Amino acid sequence: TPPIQPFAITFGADNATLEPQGQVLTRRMSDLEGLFADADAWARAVADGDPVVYTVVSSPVPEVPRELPQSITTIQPGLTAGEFWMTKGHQHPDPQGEIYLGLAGHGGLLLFDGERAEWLDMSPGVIGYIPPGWAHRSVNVGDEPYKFLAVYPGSAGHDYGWVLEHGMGLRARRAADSGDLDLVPFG
Ligand code: S6P
Ligand code: ZN
Repeated sequence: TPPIQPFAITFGADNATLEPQGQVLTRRMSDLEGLFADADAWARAVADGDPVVYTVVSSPVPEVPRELPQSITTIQPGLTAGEFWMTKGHQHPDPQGEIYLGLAGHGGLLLFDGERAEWLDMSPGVIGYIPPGWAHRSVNVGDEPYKFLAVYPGSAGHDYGWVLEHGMGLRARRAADSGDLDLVPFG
């Protein structure tokens, strides 16, 4: 493939699209097996329409060494047995930093290094920094779609098995009484 030439990206009016645009990834509930605490509630949601939980729209920059790919993730609002809808979460096999920029809605960036968990509150205009070696998951804690831009090294890669094996340290739940965000130990 020819080298990528300099180009500018224009956000779509609703901040959900990139122009020019590369690949679009759709993650449904069935793609999130083993991630929600309540496996029965997850299975019911899969059987009951298997809703789209999030989409990832990428720029045309490929995930190869020395390039700097970008993508916009849109997580729909939703709850599975009280747990806010979220991304699968991953580690970068080649540990490298990454930045997220909040674009719309209200979310959180959950970070876990295998021992310590951190929560960054994300809203439009907030940049969240993911240091090398921290697994990361995004969560929609609001009532509207949560959107953010991610910029990451093209050689970083994605390890989803690490999160299935180690968890993310914390889970983001909606408190039954107050409706507020409740961060509870992973279980
Ligand atoms: C890539 C970056 C994001 C996520 C996206 C979906 O390094 O962190 O673009 O890929 O938010 O999350 P996940 O965990 O399904 O890849
Ligand atoms: Zn990442």
